[in-house]
Amino acid sequence: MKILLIDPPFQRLIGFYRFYFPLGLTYLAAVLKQAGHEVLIYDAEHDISCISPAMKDAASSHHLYLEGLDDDNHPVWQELQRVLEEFKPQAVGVSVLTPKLATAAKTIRLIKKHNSRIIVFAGGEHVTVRPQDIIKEGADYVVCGEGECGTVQLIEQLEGVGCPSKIIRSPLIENLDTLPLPALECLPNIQSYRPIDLGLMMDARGCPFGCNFCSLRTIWGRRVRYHSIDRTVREIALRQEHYGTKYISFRNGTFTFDRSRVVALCYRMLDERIDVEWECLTRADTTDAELLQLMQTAGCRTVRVGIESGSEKILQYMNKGVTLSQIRAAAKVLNQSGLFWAAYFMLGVPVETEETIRETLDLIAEINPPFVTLARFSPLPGTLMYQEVVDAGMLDEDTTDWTWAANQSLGKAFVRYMSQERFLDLMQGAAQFVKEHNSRQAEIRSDPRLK
Ligand code: B12
Repeated sequence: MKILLIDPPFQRLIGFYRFYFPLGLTYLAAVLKQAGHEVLIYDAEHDISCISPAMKDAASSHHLYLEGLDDDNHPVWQELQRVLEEFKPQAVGVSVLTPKLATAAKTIRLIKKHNSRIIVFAGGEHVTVRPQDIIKEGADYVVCGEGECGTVQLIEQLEGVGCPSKIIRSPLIENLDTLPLPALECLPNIQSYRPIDLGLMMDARGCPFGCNFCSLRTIWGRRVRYHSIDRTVREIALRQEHYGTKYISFRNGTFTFDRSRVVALCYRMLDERIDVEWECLTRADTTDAELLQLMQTAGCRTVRVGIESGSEKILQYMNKGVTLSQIRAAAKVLNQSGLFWAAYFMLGVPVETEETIRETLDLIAEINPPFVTLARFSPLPGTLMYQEVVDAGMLDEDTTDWTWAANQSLGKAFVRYMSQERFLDLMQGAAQFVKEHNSRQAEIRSDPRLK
């Protein structure tokens, strides 16, 4: 069958350059190709004329998303039309993240208008939890969860007697090494991606922690499944060989969860003289000086750490499983390690108060990370906090348009103990504080006397 996979636009409508490439769709393309299908990926987010988010004021640009959504003359919608005309797919798979539900829905409407016989199926984070949201918008099928097995099964059924159900629950893959390598070659304009953007990798699936704001478990489950070290090293080498990638971004939930695997991977990269630099995501309670030292020797340059809050009370409320003293200890080790590290914080969980916001800003000043990312909390379907927000009447899940779920949108807040306006004011102040912190840090690092 001729199958088109689409990552609908969102950041592109705002004019933001979306880093990386749709890794999930390249996995789906790989298994579909293996099953004998002809596959093309249309990454509607990809536009090299867009600029880096750091250069624009994110919050004040959010309205452009809503305008682009309504503007049928926006180049992206014309481009979609051209891709459909030229490739003539029999089935189209659309990826749906929560803030992108509206553009996914528009994409589906345009596909059906173009040719109502094209079968449309959807998958991804949002529709795994709320498949009805996209069926309502015209999708014929939804593949929930880790998409590979369910998608191949759906297409097989469509070619045969048909699929008996609109909603397919895709099973988790026990041995990740049975997956073919992501098919980046199905991106027709692969040469227009920067090599650094083609370094996105996931060498494990699943997160064992129970943070109640995070939706990852809904796709990957809590048990961590790893690729073998052989496969990870081979994948890195091939990215380097085929696309000139010299920097790998491991985006597994917690790269350092299995310490002994990280040690083994680092030694293997050193033994095989794999000449790439890399970065990973981690937590304050799964790093130590010795491990960081080895990672650095094996090419690690950046560690991204989810800290979330400077309030002990809020850390407990989030079920983060990390204390402030662990955070302080990890920050000390990271600051001494010489590695660049980025600390991720969020504001606006339902129990946030003026005092807890102050505690977070104080903690940033105290632990002094080289770079800070601050997001506004968004309740994501499938999480306990989402349920709390719905139960408290702060969100009507059947009528909301979900565009607020982008963390640069300052249109909505979910705080119980202050007004929306007051919170959004404080959030803007905090964003300014972080901006100043980051420019101070950048100045320090570029001053050779301070190195
Ligand atoms: C790397 C990353 C990014 C990169 C961009 C990556 C990209 N090309 O889009 C950056 C840093 C730019 C980014 C930005 C954002 N991200 Co992001 N990101 C991630 C991260 C860390 C990895 C994504 C990834 O590559 N996964 C690997 C692949 C294999 O998995 P997958 O994409 O989920 O695909 C599988 C299934 O979902 C399913 N599937 C997916 N699509 C489809 C389609 C069909 C048809 C089918 C059948 C199945 C299917 O099958 C796939 C294979 O098993 C995840 C967290 C995580 N560890 O997963 C967050 C995550 C996906 N991001 C998230 C969000 C919210 C955003 C932003 C909206 C943030 C914002 N600005 O507000 C933006 C939107 C970016 C965009 N595309 O427009 C959320 C989504 C939650 C939700 N419910 O929607 C996540 C889950 C993080 C989180 N816990 O909150 N992100």
